[in-house]
Amino acid sequence: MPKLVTLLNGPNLNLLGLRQPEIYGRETLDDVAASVADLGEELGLAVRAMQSNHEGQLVDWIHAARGTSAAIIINPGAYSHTSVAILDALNAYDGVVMEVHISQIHKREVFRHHSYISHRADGVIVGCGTEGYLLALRRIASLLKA
Ligand code: CA2
Repeated sequence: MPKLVTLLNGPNLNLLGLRQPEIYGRETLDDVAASVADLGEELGLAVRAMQSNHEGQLVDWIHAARGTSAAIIINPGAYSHTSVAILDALNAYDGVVMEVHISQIHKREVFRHHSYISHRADGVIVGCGTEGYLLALRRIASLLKA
């Protein structure tokens, strides 16, 4: 049985590829989920992708990943900069956590420079576009192998 990786995307990321391509690129969230799943197959990992605009839903999915998923890739969107609830949920999760930001948040407004989620993340990938999700999965594969 391949190990499971939960891929979580937060608020507004359902608009990926449809608006602001100069910041977030032209790939849709479905494109991203498909390419992460394809890479997962190559790496022997099963990927379950979910997106929500609601903080509590993301918390519930993190709880559900406890004991079922070996790793979580999360782009919490704007909740990165506000959500102690998502940080607390991740602190109660034992697997690998990779945080992804499509844009280079440190080149943007100051309020985007701090992420609560980075206090827990085992790795953070910032400003690599949607390729960041693939880099995160490769990192998870090597951590799970080690
Ligand atoms: O760079 C990232 O991935 C962010 O997590 C994206 C969030 C933003 O609040 C963070 O500061 C950085 C915003 C996601 C909004 O996604 C959209 C995608 C396309 C069109 C409009 C919004």
